[in-house]
Amino acid sequence: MLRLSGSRAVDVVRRMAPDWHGESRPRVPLLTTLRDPSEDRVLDHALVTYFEAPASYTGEDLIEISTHGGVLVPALVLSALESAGARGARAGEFTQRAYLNGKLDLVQAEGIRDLIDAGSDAGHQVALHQMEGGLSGRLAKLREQLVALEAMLVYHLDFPEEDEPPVPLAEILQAGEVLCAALQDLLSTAPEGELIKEGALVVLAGRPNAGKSSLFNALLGVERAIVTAQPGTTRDALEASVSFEGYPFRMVDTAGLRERAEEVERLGIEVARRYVRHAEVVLLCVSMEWGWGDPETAFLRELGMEKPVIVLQTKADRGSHKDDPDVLAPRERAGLRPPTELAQRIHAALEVSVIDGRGLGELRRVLKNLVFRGVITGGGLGQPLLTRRRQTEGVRLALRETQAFVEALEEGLPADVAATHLRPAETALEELLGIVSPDEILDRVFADFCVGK
Ligand SMILES: Nc1nc2c(ncn2[C@@H]2O[C@H](COP(=O)(O)OP(=O)(O)O)[C@@H](O)[C@H]2O)c(=O)[nH]1
Ligand SMILES: [Mg+2]
Repeated sequence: MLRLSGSRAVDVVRRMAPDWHGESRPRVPLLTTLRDPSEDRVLDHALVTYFEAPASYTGEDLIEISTHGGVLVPALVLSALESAGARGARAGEFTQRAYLNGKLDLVQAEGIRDLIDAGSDAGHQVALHQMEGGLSGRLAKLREQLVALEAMLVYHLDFPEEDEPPVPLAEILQAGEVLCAALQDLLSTAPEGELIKEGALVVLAGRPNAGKSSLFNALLGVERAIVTAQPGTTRDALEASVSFEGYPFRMVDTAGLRERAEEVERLGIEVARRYVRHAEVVLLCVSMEWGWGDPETAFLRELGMEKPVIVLQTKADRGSHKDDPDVLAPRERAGLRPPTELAQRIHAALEVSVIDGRGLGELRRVLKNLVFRGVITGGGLGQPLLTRRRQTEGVRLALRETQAFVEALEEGLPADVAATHLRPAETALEELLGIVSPDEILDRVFADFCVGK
């Protein structure tokens, strides 16, 4: 489908299809013979639909041409459109025009971008909510609160000599604090909001042959990683996107650390190291065959304190582990138990098997609840979430300035001095919504759109 937008769209199409009179029948697809104006050669019979300004996606006259598709036909029609006076659109230009014509604000435009990109149910719902104005509404309300705060302050400042100004300072302070809390609330949705857009990184770790690649494949439902009985066969880090219960994850299977022998000897554990730093969760695979040991302890120690770790007892279909004290969950075991401070860091321990599938559903559920806890226990996916760096930065700036305002008042600075913080806070929210829109912001928002969107 080819899409034309602008005041001359009708002229351009008329040049290719003199008999077409779609402008008298807006929104009705009309079967139209398209010709190359320079050669008078028929290119295709296409459905041409006219959307009359301002009732179109861009708010301008807009025409959609549905050709029979393929490679050559749309290319021929495109170049004929260009010789009839059209030019190729820039990335995101349709949505940018929609924004410039007041059809949507910048946050909604970002929602559209995310909707197109969505790879999970959760991502889809959040993007849809954002496109429909959910987040914009929340931001607009915050901005109103800021404006109201400014108004209170002006009122307060206008009556400096009277004993009791119409708005007492305490009331202004309190309004400032309420606003800070609201901004903080929204800001706290950012980490998970960004993960819903990007997918949460989950890294598989474990000794060679622990069953990492098998698990990777089982969770993905495709034969992606190479599995053999030979230890150390995975040559590169493999990354794949997958949804667990509708929430997006990126699974990473281990790179061939075999080639870097010192590291293997030091840890005895394979892990996609460069991913670990960015991981939300590390899955430590411990085979039922050998149980917990020094390599696992060394690995946990190495990992640092802040990454949640889920210990997976892999190959749980093999024999009865209950009879073998060496393969019990690490917490329960006496001799090989990890040091207490490490055991506390194990978020969960599960038995899994890719042969009979045990524990896999539970693992998906545990991962979802661990990573997206805030969203799930908070307002769910129908609440406004910050999903982009730009949004997070804007709200953070607004919060910082509002806090500075409150602190200045608390320190007893004159109200008009404190007030200098409110304007930048307001500007931050206005730039987010695109109420004021310096060019570099527009470039930043629309640069990563595809052509034709
Ligand atoms: N019985 C059984 N064998 C498994 C299971 N998971 C992996 N294996 C076997 O363990 C060996 C090593 O598996 P692999 O996934 O390559 O381990 P990696 O080196 O950690 O990636 C292979 O022979 C697999 O077939 C499981 O759940 N049950
Ligand atoms: Mg492997």
